[in-house]
Amino acid sequence: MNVHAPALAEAHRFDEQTSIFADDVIEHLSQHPKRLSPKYFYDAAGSELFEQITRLPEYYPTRTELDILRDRGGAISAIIPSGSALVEFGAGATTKVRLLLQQCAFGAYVPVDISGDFLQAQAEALRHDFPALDVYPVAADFTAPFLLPEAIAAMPKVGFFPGSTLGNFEPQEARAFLRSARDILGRGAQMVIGVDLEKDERVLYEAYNDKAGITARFNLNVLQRINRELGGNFDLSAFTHRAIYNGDHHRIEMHLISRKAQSVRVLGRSFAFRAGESIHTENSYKYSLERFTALARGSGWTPRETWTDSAGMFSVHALQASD
Ligand code: AVJ
Repeated sequence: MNVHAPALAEAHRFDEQTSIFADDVIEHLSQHPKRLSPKYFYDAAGSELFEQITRLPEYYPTRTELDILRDRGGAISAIIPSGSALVEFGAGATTKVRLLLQQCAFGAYVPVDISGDFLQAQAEALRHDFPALDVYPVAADFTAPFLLPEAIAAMPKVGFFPGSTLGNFEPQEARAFLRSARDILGRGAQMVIGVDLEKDERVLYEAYNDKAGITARFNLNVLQRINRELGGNFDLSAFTHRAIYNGDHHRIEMHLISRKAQSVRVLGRSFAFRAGESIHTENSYKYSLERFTALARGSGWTPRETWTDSAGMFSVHALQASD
């Protein structure tokens, strides 16, 4: 707990979300090595840059998962009871969920995300395009326990967690998230989850170091956000994007490297950087089918079906809550 938060929030009259952001930034930049949470990539500019990333030739996860959801829609709908409630953890763009909503007869859709306004806008669009579907947006941090809408209490529950966002969690956090999701969804629930797979290191390297430099802008944008929302004075040109594959941990690591010795101020606090010093901004874990199956089994889920693309680049799993 950062003892400065109350004073910081008071001094800067932050809303609750910004005060948590301020707290995390001060705490994480005070650590050695320095780090920042990847959840702070997604302000409006960051969400737009991520949409651009999903359209890059090097970034295969999004289009590969879409192909699997499209090609396997029939098999997925075959295991989902009609009239189920679909609960999406961390609902962003609705491209993927629309594919499921078109192929399966869901009774309700519950998008869960921290960004309330974005959520409401997406919900309105879905209500327009799926008039028979009840949409209940829930503004909440999906990594923490939250209550499902009373209206879906009697419906079978199906969780949806696409895009390999699970890969951002450390292994123990991934287990905790899957357990929490199981508890939130309840007995007999199912989960459809997208998981990026281990593969040739060069393919991974290129997916996070695209030629157009969009991923670099996405990474640097978190410094821009700190400047804008927390009055920081980061000089973005004094930091370099670096994404590497760490084979020991089966993960892509994203870093921002200080190009020189410098000092940066955020909320009246000064942070010194050596030349070459890193801010670790994201891990993106890559799984083997075996390691993901073991993780699911160890988190209260029983793997029911696994679908991959023909090149084995990405996987979609249907899990059943273990009794
Ligand atoms: C949204 C977390 C799945 O890790 O591949 C894309 C985010 N980071 N390019 C990923 C991301 C750099 C993405 N996830």
